Amino acid sequence: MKTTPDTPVRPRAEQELYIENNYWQQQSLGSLVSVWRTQFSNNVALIEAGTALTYAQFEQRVLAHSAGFQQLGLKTGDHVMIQLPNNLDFVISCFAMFHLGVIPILAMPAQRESDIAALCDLSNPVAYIVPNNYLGHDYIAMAERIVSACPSIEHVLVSGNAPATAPFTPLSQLASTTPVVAPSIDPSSTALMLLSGGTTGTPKLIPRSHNDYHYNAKASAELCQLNQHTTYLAVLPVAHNFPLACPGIIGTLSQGGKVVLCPAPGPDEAFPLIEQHKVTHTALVPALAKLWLEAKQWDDTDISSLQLLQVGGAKFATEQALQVPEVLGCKLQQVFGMAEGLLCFTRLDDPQSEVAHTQGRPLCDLDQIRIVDEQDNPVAQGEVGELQTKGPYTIAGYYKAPAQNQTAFTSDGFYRTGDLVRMNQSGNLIVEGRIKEQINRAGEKISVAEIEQRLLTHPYIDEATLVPVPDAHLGERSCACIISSQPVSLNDVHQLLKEQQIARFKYPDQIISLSFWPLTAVGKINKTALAKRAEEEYIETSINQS
Ligand code: OOB
Repeated sequence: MKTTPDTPVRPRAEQELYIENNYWQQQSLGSLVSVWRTQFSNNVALIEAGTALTYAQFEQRVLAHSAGFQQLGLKTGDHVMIQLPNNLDFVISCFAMFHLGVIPILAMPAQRESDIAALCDLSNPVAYIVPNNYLGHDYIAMAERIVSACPSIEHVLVSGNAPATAPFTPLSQLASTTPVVAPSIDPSSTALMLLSGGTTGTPKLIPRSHNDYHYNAKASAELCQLNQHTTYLAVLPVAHNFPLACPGIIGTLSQGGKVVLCPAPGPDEAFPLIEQHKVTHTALVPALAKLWLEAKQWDDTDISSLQLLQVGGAKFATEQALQVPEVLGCKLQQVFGMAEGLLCFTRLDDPQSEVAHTQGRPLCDLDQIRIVDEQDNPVAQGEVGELQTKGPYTIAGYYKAPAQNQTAFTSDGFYRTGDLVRMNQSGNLIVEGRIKEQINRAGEKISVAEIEQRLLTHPYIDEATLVPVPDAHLGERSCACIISSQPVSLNDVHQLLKEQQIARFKYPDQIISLSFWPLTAVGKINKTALAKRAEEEYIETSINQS
């Protein structure tokens, strides 16, 4: 990555090691499009609804869009906020930007004004790419408000119909036949920015370089044994690292396979596409995998072409992991990854018990990992500690975040993942919780993971989590959020914890019952939404009681 004060870089010696080992191939992501066209010319590269593009047609579209972007005035180093659903415009626009060294900032369609405005404030994009409407949300109206709050945005480019007035331009009108003057791109410079996957707070920007992201996608594709016969269904929002490059879209394209873009993640949309296109590979978060498992009990769509289902993003319950081969008829791979870099995979030839019980091991032999205690000292083999990492595709720091970087990275450049893990005898990692998932109740610390596990021992509670809620007296109080087969009261929970003889301060102060989880843009349990709901319900209860 370029040495700028805004984007921390790896020391020279480490970069050279990655180049010497051929992990960094010194190619820009944009230049890959013509390499792939030469290798796989008439293979189908991408499918969206009724449209299929071969590798040759994909290259033409990318070049035409690069030329259009260039005529609009976009140039190397510019930032562009892109917030599109899973469609061709997303893939073509991203590669057109990679070609020019323009840096896309990948926002999820589900994100709303407060996140987008904060990210624009941080990154000063010159353009904002949106759909006109998606799942009933009016992005044109949102873009108008964002533009008036963010003076750096000169253009709003729209996938679909757009208003005829500035700053709006439909993406379809942008393609130009004038040849693009492709600048030379430093492959170690930032190619794109991902958003940090936190389930609380405003996301941070994660600068990924051409070199590191290409390695990320290609090595993942090799590990998953993708090839020209692979058909990958992009189900999760494509702005997320997992469906984009682990191996996802970019990894599939790197091997000459076919990518089918799925407009929404539910089984109703995905199963018919699997049947129609004989999809072989896809990736889901646990909440969706559970939904697919349930749906398959009554849905008889033929999904027998599926070979591998990757599940990651949050802990996948062993019980469900064990059901995947039988119910969905394919192999399971657990993926424990992060937009900051490190990817762990169970391997295709791991025994079923490892696949069901662990979250895999690092992708690359140059990934360095250590599991440490609160003083940053290594824990004994098999003990739980925080996972720290650095390696050829893990960032050295967030974009423009010197204060956060001080705490999120160690002095020797390791990323503090905040994840509590242990390593089993075969070297696979098991994620045990998050270090930061701790509730500070009047100074007493409560481990979210501990209480979650205890709540799950109640016969009626199927799923449970614990969230911190701001409290005038305690600082933070704890709220148990549960999905249960029969009603469970706060009293019942206290009784259960009393039987388990745990400290009184760990008893939840509040309980809310749900029938499904509110999810973040990528499908993780949205703890911010739960905490908000807990606050609202608390106020209602106090009013009703007074
Ligand atoms: C993926 O990336 P992010 O950036 O949305 O979230 C990263 C965090 C991790 O630090 C960990 O806390 C959690 O999500 N996580 C898991 C997990 N995979 C991610 N926790 C338990 N088990 C797992 N399998 O979520 C991501 C990026 C690339 C590939 C896959 C997931």
